[in-house]
This record gives sequence, structure tokens and C-alpha cells, in this order.
Amino acid sequence: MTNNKHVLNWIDEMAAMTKPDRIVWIDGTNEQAEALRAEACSTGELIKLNQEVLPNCYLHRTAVNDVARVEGRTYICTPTKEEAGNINNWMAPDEMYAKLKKLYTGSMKGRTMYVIPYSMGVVGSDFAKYGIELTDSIYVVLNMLIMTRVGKNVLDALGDSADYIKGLHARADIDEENRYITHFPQDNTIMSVNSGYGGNVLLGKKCFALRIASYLGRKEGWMAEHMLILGVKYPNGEKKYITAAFPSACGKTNLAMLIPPEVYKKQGYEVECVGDDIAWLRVGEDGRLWAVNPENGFFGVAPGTNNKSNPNALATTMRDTIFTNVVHDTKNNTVWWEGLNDNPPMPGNAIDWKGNPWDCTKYDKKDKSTCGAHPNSRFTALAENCPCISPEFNSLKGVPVSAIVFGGRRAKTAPLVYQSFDWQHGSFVGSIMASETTAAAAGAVGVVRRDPMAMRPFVGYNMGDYWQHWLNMGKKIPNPPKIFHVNWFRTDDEGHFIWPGFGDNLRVLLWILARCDDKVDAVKTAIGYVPMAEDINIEGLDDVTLDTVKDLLSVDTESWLADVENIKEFYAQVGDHVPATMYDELAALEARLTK
Ligand code: GTP
Ligand code: SPV
Ligand code: MN
Repeated sequence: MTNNKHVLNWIDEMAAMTKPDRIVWIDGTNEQAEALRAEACSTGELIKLNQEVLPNCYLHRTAVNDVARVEGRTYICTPTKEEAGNINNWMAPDEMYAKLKKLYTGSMKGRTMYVIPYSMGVVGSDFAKYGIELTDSIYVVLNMLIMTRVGKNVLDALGDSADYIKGLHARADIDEENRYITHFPQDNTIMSVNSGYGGNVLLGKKCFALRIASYLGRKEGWMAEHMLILGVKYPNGEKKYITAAFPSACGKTNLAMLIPPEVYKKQGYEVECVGDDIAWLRVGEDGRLWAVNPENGFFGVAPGTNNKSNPNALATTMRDTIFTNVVHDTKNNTVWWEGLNDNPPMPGNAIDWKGNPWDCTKYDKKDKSTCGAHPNSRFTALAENCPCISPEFNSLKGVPVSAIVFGGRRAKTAPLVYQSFDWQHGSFVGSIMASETTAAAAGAVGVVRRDPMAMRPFVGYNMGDYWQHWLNMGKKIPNPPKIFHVNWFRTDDEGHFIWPGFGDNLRVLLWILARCDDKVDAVKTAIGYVPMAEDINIEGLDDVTLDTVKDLLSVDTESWLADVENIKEFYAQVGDHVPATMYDELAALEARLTK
């Protein structure tokens, strides 16, 4: 499919090491994809679902030990440890290459190596960057066909150039002890071995579009961020765009596809989804910041997705979708997950994510081992199938960003929303983000950890330098977006979420956009500008009163001062690359809190 010597030589080299029986080039045609689906079904790698209810939909179950990203086994292999920083795992490139070589050697014997030429961004656009992933997994091929733009046109656009990201993935033995997700930013190389799950193996996503891209962005003067992109369409037809960075499984997909509450819908408000996970941001000729979504599909969290919480996501998954680690309803040959509806398949007709018979009557919310679907089970679905996909989704120049929103899961401390004083303070607000951990990564769930800009697991270099890059970018954007922080997850004393969330989050977004246009006042507090409670519209909300909103917006000095101490520890851990400006902002916050 190409005469590009750089590409051909690299593939020869990788094949000589992994020793596949055959090499198949993925051309992006439906005929080839169809043949691969059939092959995967014949080996049990995929289960073909009810084609009347779920046309072109399939189910896949991963190995039981392979259900989430593995941050502890994810490495940034820069020549020096300092370049990777203290937050990333680091190993010297030579050492890692040597270790990997042993694991890859002969790993594809008896298997096929698929060559996937793909583009992050619209092929040929200024934003686009190209990659080639070599993999021995049909599941990976089929997911990449949804999540990225794949085909011969990518090779044509690449031409003779060596400017592409090399990705090698081998399932090997799916051995946890030898699982490595490794990045060599200086070599434009990603190597992943012993996993078959999501962010570990769909190398265009977190590995390329965040870790490698963040490194390139710093070098080239742009930003790669863990952000959704959405457009709010006003009744008069005007559109404004927001990007938002929330940690994994903290609500990006849901916010990106939200359906306005009735009061707004009938006035004519609409929300359009440009992206649900990753944004690449550049300064436009007009001095604003412009965003594109480099992906082509959604790898979304299944549990909790239903017709009330996110009808658009549910509709998106009704065709051309690969479900991973959900419940198989064998009577209807369909799928189910916790939070889909109150009608789980009954014992005898239900297979859980591990492939065992599942008894929904034994389900206990507090005991994750009784779940039918894994808490990090996912759907891989085409963006173009989303009912609210933005007409700008394929735009070559992207969309202009009015507001950047940070957010996390905080039971206390963070208020429903606040605005930073300016870009510099906003970058600081991003750097001190914290959130309770979720099932999206292996490890304990529900522990508060600092997750700056929702990028803790995804910055491809030193976190301190990344913060400096944010500060530097602020100086390069003549008309920068305003920066905000939200928290949908404050809980009452019984642990229930106070704010209704989901579609009702539009109420907060509209305050944010009104602030961007100087159309609404705010209260200046120690942490930033907080809305006056009356300015959050609660019309049509049953359980929310003005007092509830006041409570949601309250800033508790004691818990913020406790947070400041925790931030100091975190900054110390990030180490001596933390910009002095961030320490100045931290001191200023503490001073305002103790005033
Ligand atoms: P990744 O794909 O891992 O990056 O996750 P994400 O940030 O896209 O998260 P997603 O939208 O899939 O939401 C994850 C979980 O949070 C789901 O179980 C949702 O039901 C829940 N969630 C999302 N938005 C809200 C909200 O506004 N309020 C509450 N209470 N829960 C929410
Ligand atoms: C995340 O964990 O932020 C995801 C899922 O979007 S994965 O692709 O597995 O990283
Ligand atoms: Mn994500």
C-alpha cells in the first residue's frame, strides 16, 4: 500500500522480532472489516449480537486480569529521568528496549500482524498527525477502525515522510507481570505488550493523542488535553464552545452529549458534541484558542449509561458498536449493564463480563464482585452515529473555545462551580485539581488524589514543565478562553449526590458562558468568582431550592486550608520543575483563605 521506505523498513524490523505467520495491511474498506469480524466470531474473540436490534454490533470479553489502564506499568522513556519527571514511571530507553525485545521476540508466531495506518484528526488537515499501529489483535483493529480514521489515504497523505508515530502492540500472554505500556517521545514510538484492553492497546488514544502529543505540543506550541469539546446553541442560533477536562470516568462523555432540561429545550437550546475525551488546541489567526477532537469515535463507560442519564450515548451504541465486558443477554442476544434499566436478564439467560452465568438477584451494590458488567466496561461507537454530533466534527480548523472547564469528583471541598481570576490563576486551578479515583484505572477506587488538568496519567513529560507550558500558552493567546472549575459530585451526609447533574449541568454551563460575555455578576471569594445562587437557574428542578444551591456553592475555609497542605505535598512530589508562578499562586490562595 506504500513505498515509504521508513515505514517498510520499520515493519520489516518489527516483523523480524515478533515473527508473525503473515502480515495484513488494513485498508479501511468495509469488506476487509467484515471479513475480520467474521474471523473474530469464528474464534470466539467476538460475539455477533442480535442484528435486528443492534445492527453491526459485537460483544468482546477481555481477560479477567486485563480490564483497565495500568498506570503502574505505563512508562515514559526519555533519555533522562528528569525529562519524564517524578509523576511518570521512567526507564532509560535502552534498558526498556532491551526488556521489551525479550517480551516481543517470537510473540506473534502462529499469529497475524495487522498494519493499521491511521490519522488522529481529519486526514490532510493542519491538525492531523499520522500513526501506524502494528498489532496481533483483531479486536484492536476493529476498535481502531471506529476510534480513528484508518485507510490507504493516510499512507498517501504521509507520502515519503518519516513523520509518523510508530506503535507496536502484541498481546503476548496477557501476563500482568510483564505488561508494559511504554512511550519513547524522542523516537515517536509507542510499545505495548501483554494487554488487550482499551487505553493500553488502542495506541492512537491515550498513548499517542495525549502522551506523545502533549510532548509534541510543548515542542511545537500547542496543547493536547484530556478534554471533551461541546457546542451550546442558543435559541437565536449563536454557538459557543466549551472544553472540559475531568479525570477518567468523571463525566466527560455525559457532559459532551447532554440533552438540555425541558425548560431550556422548549426555548430552543441545543448541545452539540464535538468530542468526548481528547482535545488538541491551537492558537488561531484570530487570536482565539481553537479545538479539534482528533478521534473518530467514543470509547465510553457503559455502566450508568441509560435513556435518562445519556440518551444520546445510548442511541450512538445502537449500531456499529463493539461492547467490551458487559453482560450478555443470551435470550435476546443483546447486552446489559448496571444502570441501563431495571430489567437485567434473568439467571439462565445472563452471562457476566467474565463469561460465567450471572445471577442478577445476587447483585449487591456494595460488592463489585457481584456486578454483571465490569465497572469499567465500555462501548466503542462511531462519532457519526451520535444524534447530537456537531456539524463541526470534521471541521479542518476546529471550533473556537470560549471557556475551559476543569472538574473532578469531590464529595466536599470544591463548589458546584467557580471561575478563576485569569489564565494564570486558571492554570493554577488546573494544577491543583483533585478527584476520587475510579475503575478506569487499575487500583483502589474512591481515594482522593491530585490529578492536574485530568492529565496525571497522560502527560508525556515532566509535570512541572507541563504546567509551565500552560503558563506560556496563556501569553501566546491574545484572546484566551476563561477558565472555570466545576464539581457535580458534592454529597450530603448520607452520601447522596446533591446536584442532579447530567442534563441539568447545562444550567451551570450557561452561567459559565454568561460570565465569558460579561453578562452576569459574581461573588469574589478566596478561591475565585462564585455565582450568586439566584443566577443558577433552578426552574423545573424538583429537589433543588435556592438554599441547596447556596450550599452547593459554599466555600469552606477549613477544608480548603486542609487542601492547601495537601497541595504543598503534591507540589513537593512533582519536584523542582514546578514553576515559581504556581508557588506564588498557592501562597496567594493561602493568604486569601487566612485573611
Ligand atoms: P473516560 O471515558 O474514562 O475518560 O470517562 P468520562 O469522563 O467520559 O466519564 P463518563 O461521562 O463516562 O461518566 C462516568 C460515570 O460518571 C458514569 O457512571 C456516569 O453515570 C457518571 N456521571 C457522569 N456525569 C455525571 C453527573 O453529572 N452527575 C453524577 N452524579 N454522575 C455523573
Ligand atoms: C480513560 O481512562 O480516561 C479512558 C478510557 O478514556 S481508556 O481508553 O482506557 O484510557
Ligand atoms: Mn478518558
